[in-house]
Amino acid sequence: MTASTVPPEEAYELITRNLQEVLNGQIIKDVLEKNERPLKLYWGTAPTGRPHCGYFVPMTKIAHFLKAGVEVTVLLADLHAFLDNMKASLEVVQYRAKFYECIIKALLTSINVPIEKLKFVVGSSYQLSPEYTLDIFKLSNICSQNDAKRAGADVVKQVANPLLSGLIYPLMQALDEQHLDVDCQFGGVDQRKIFVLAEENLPSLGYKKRAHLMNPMVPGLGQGGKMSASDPNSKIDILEEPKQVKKKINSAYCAPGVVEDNGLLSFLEYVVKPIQELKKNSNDCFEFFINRPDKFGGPITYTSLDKLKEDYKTEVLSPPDLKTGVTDAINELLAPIIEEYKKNPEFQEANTKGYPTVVAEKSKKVKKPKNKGSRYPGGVAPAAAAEQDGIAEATKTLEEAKI
Ligand code: STL
Repeated sequence: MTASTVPPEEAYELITRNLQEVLNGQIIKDVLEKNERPLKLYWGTAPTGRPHCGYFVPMTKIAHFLKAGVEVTVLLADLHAFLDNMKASLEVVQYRAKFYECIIKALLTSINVPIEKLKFVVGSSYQLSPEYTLDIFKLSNICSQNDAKRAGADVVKQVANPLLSGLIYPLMQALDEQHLDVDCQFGGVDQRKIFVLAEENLPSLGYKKRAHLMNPMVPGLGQGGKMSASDPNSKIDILEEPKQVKKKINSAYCAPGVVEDNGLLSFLEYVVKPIQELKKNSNDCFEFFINRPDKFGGPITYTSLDKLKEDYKTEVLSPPDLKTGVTDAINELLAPIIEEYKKNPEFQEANTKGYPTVVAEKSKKVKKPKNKGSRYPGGVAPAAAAEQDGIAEATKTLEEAKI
C-alpha cells in the first residue's frame, strides 16, 4: 500500500509553497519518494492569548500539508504556555488548549479543509512522563545555558530578570520532535533558533535530525505592520463581531501609497489569496471585490493582487476603499466560525473559562505599572506582567483583576 496518492514532486511543492525557509528538505523528499508511509509533521502552538486573524496564515499551510497527504499533528503546548513567564496558569490553560482546538477545527472547516485526519495532542499528556523528563536532563547536560538562552531569544518573552523556565522552554520544544515521532516541524521563522538547536542536539541523544519548515512573519494591522498587545485595535479576534471588525480595520495603520509592511495588503497576500486558491484548487487565482462608493469610482473587482498593489501604490486605490474591501473579506471569513461557536457549547465553555472577563470599573482607571521583571522589588507578578493580548476593551481577565 502506498502512503499517498499525490506524486512526490507535487507533494513537495505543496508542502513548501509560500514558505520563507526550509532546513533539510531532503529528509522530506526521501520519505515522499520512498512512499512507504505518510510524511509526519507537527505544528506547535502555546495556548496563551486569544487567537486572532493572524492564525489564518499557518492554517493555510496546514491545509497544504493535509492536501499533500501529510499526517499532521497540532501540539497544544500547554506547559510551554505556562513556562513562558506564566502567560497562563495551569488551571486556565486547559480551557485555552480546548479553545485553540475548537478555533483551529472551525477555521479549517470554514475553508473546506477536511480535518478527520488532523491529530491534536496536549503537551502535558506526554511531557510529564519519566522518559521525557529524563530527556530534558540529558539535553541539559549537553546544551550550555547560553545555547538555550539564545535559542529562545525570539520566542520567549524577554524580561529584566529572566526565569529559569525560559531556558527549559527551547529544550522541551526540541524534544517534542522526538516524542511526537515526526519527520519535520513547521513554525514561523521566529522559531528558527529553536529549530537549529534541535537539529544540532537531537543526534547527540541518539535521535534523528528533523526537517524544518518556516513561514514568513506576516505584518499585523498596527503601525509598521506591528501587532501590539497594548493596542487592542491591532488584532482582530477570530470571534470578532462584524461591527468591531469594521471599527478595528478603520483604525488600522494604512499609509496611502505605501505597500511595504502594510498589514491590510499582507492579509490579502497571505490569507485571502491562499484561501481562494485552496477553495478553487488552483495555484494562482485572486478575486477581490470592493464596494467603493460611486463618487470614488463605484464598485470594483480586482482579479490580480499585483494590479491591486500597483493601484494602491499610485494612489488610484485609497486607504478607505482598501479598508472597505478588507473589512468585508474578514467578516466573510469569520462568519462561519462565529456560527459554529454559537451552536457548540463545548466551544463556548472553553472560551468563557479560558478567558474569563469582568467589566473594568471605568472610574477607577489605574495606570499599569511598568514591567521591571518579577523579581524586581515591587515588580509586577509574572502573570500580570504577561497579561493577555487581544482582550476586548473595557474588560480584563479575572486573573488580572485578582492581583
Ligand atoms: C507562541 C506563539 C507562536 C508559536 C509558539 C508559541 C510555539 C510553541 C511551541 C511549543 C512547543 C513546541 C513547538 C512550538 O514543541 O507563534 O506563543
